[in-house]
Amino acid sequence: MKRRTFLQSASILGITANQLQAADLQQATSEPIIIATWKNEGATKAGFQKIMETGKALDGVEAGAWVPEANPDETTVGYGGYPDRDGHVTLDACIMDHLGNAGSVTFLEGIMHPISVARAVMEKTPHVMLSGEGALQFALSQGFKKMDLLTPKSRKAWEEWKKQAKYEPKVNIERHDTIGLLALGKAGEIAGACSTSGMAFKMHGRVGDSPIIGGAVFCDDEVGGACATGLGEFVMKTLGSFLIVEFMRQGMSPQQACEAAIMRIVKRYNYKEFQVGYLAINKKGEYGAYSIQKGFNFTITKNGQTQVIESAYYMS
Ligand code: SD4
Repeated sequence: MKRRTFLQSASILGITANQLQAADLQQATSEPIIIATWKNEGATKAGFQKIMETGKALDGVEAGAWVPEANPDETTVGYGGYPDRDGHVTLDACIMDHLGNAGSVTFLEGIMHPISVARAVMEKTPHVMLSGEGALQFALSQGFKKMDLLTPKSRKAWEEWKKQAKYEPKVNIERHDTIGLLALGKAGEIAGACSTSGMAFKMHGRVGDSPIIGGAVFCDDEVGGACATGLGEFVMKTLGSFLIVEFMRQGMSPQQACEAAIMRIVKRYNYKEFQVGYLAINKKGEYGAYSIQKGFNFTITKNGQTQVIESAYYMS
């Protein structure tokens, strides 16, 4: 039975959304799979492990994001992330589940795991996004601990940068290591997440695509999910992840959909100057990736095996 028809019959029978969710989750069984932007083996392994424990894709993508968030040597996510040009580490993150629920935080300071604050926004508030001081107050009210996220290493990099104070978010791919994750849980349900400290030495107050539902992450359990990395301004201007999911809905494979979304950017903007990379997965567990420039890769864990795969790209 088609899901819509099932929903209609369910409402006639008086079945609630929660009962439906449980029924839905029990119906399908599939092989869990988790994919992440860039070389993030620690993250996909931890996420996969979590899915094996709880069964849930949402738990998997959250646990995956925790790994770079807690790593002081990872200079683009969470603790140890490079600060903005005024020396503040400001974090963006979002998360989305298979029911279309979504949560995000932006311009959040002093919390190591913004992905879990985003999840708390999704699960415990009537809102989708909290920002800045309000997001911090909410995090503290939920028991998250405040800490200084600027490490000696990231402070040193910022002090070096200040000597010239030149903001150059161009093709410097080494500064694009935001983690985007997509997973299928034991019931075959989709979830996605993204976490970043954003572009290094950005203007104070700058927010990228990473907290934007439909920009950095989008999931639809009828279709699949997509996530993004790279210069967020161009992901935002084309609402890349939403676009990819819609392309897949129209029948494209994850690979074709990622390519079509990159072409949207290439056709309109000066794409030679920056990098954007997309990752997508459909409900069958087929995945694809595509970027503007050479150098984008992604990590996949399935059947307990982890692999880093180089993405195809547009520019030769
Ligand atoms: C941003 N999209 O803040 C993020 C940066 C990124 O890998 O993806 N870095 O624009």
